[in-house]
Amino acid sequence: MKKIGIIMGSDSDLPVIEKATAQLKALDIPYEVHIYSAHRTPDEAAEFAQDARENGFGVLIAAAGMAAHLAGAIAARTTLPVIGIPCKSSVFDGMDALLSTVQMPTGIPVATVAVNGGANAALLAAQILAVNDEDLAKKLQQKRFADAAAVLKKDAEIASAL
Ligand code: RP5
Repeated sequence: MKKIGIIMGSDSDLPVIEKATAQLKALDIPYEVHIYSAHRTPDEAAEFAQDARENGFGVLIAAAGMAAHLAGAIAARTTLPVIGIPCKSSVFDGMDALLSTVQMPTGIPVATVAVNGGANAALLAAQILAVNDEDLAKKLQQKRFADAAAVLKKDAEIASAL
């Protein structure tokens, strides 16, 4: 199976990344995590993106806050699908990172998930890999059934509690 590459702009983004790695672990998908910044370590970020396909990655996830150029800078250097996670910082409620991540110029797409949306980034990456992987597609369908069952259980509980 292809690996998923996860890059965060700073170790302060770790809580968001942990939401992604929890999903990937549950689905048994191999991944690698790195801290590379579009601004602080631009050469390392570019090199990682440039070599990612050759190094066995199928999808890349890039998480950054503030002037969040990481996902776009990664996407500029690869034709692998890139998923951007805007991270919330102490000001602007993540709106700065959201706009910096989502507003990509035509030709260099970044599939942007919600602010701090680590879990959905991982699930979207898994769904992309599942296009060519029947076993993974089945696992994702089972997860959907389990998630729905959990909601219906809460529905039954709330009905009897009130
Ligand atoms: C971004 O700046 C990082 O992705 C992080 O979300 C934000 C703040 O970084 P630190 O100052 O906490 O390292 O590049």
